[in-house]
Amino acid sequence: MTTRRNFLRASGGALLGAAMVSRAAQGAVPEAPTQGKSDTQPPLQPSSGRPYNPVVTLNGWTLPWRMNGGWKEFHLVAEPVSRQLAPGMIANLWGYNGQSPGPTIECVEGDRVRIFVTNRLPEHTTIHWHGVLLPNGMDGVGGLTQPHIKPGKTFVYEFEMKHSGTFMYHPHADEMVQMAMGMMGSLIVHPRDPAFMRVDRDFAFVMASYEIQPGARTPKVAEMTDFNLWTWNSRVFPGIDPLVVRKGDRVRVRIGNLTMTNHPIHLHGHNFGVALTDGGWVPKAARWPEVTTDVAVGQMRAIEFVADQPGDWAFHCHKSHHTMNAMGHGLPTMIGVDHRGIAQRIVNLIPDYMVMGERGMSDMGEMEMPLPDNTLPMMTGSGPFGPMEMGGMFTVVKVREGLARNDYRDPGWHKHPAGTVAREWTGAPPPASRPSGTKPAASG
Ligand SMILES: [Cu+2]
Repeated sequence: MTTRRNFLRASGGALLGAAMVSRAAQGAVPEAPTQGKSDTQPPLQPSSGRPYNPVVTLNGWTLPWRMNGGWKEFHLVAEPVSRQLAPGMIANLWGYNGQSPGPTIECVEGDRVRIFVTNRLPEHTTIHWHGVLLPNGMDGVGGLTQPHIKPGKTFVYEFEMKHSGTFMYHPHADEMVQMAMGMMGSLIVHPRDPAFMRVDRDFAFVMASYEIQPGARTPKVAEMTDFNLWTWNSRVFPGIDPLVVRKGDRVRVRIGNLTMTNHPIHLHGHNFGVALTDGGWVPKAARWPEVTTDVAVGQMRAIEFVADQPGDWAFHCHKSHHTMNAMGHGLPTMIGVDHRGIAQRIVNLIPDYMVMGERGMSDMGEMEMPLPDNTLPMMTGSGPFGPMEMGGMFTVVKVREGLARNDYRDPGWHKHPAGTVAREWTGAPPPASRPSGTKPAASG
C-alpha cells in the first residue's frame, strides 16, 4: 500500500526526474516535455513529418515529437502528478508528463512511431495502445505481450500507424489502480490525405471517474461503482473549458471512455452524426442523425456537426448524476420533510448547519455553504441568468459569428437578440383548471 509519505516522496522524485530526462542522461532518448497548466492549449501545428490538421485537446495539450531517420519519436513519462479538477480542488493523480490525462499523441496514417516510456511511478506499468492495429509484442499487456516496465526503467514501443482514427492509451498493468488514478490519454491518427474527412475544428477528450472524499486528494482506487467526480480530461464543470467554434464550422468532437460506466453524450441545438467508432470511419451515407450518443466503457466515438446555430449550447453527459460534483452524493431525500424545528436545535450545536432539500435541491446551486477544504459544491457555475446548477461532465459549445480560424478564446456569454429569450408571462393569469370530468380531491 502507498502511504502518504511514500506517495509524496515518489511525487517529488518524479518532478525532478521528468525535468532531468535529457539526451545527456539517457543517451538517444528524446526530451520529455512536461505541462504544468490544466487549461486548453492551442493546437500544435506540425513542424515536421506529414502535414495534418491538428486536434484541440480539451483542457490538455499535444506531445511534441522529433523526427529521427524516418521515425516519429515521442517520450512519455509515467509519474505522479497534481491536477486541478476545477478551481478549489486539487487531486493527487498518476499521469504522464506532468498531467492527467497524459498529452495527446498525434500522428499520421503511415507514420512509423517510436514511443519511449519512462516509468517514474512507485510500481511497474506498461502502455496499451487501445484500438491501434499493431504487432502483438507492441500491444502493451504486461505479462502477456511484454515484461512490465519496472520503476526507473525506460521501454521503447515501435510500430507503424496503419489506419487513421481516434484511439487511446492507458496502462495494462495493475489497471484497476492505475486507471483509477488517472493514467490515460488520447491517441489521434490523422488521415494520410489532409482533405479526407476534413473538419474546421477538431476536439478530443477522454472521460475518467474518480472517488475522492471531500477534503482528501487521492482517489479511492478500490471503488467500483460509486464515484463522486465525473471528468472530461480530468476536469469537472465549471473547470471544463468551453468548445469555442465559428458559426458555419464543421466540428468534430472525439470522445473516449475509460470510466466504469457508459455515458450518453448529449448536444443541444444541433443534430450530429457519429463519424468515427473504435473500428474506423463511418461513411457519410451511413451516419444517422442523433442528439445523444452513448459511449460505452472502452469505446471511442467521434461526433460531427455543422455549427449553424449561434448561441451557448449545453454539451453534457445525460446521466444527471454525472453532471454533479462531489458534495452531491449520499444525501437523504428531504422533499416534503418539515425539519425547521429540529434545525434550530442542531444549529445550537453546529453553527454552520444548513437545512436543505425540503423543496428540492436547487438552493444548493446558489448558496454559499462552507465546504471542507479541497472539494467542490454539488452543483455550481453561474451563467448570464443565474446559477447553472451543474458540475461533472458538462460544458458549453459556444457558436459565434466571424471568429478567426484559430481563435479558441472564450468569447463570453451569448448575446441573445431581443425577444428571443423565454420570459415570464405578465398578462392575465391562466384560469385554475382541472381535467374535465374530475372532481377536486378531498382535502385533509
Ligand atoms: Cu455519464
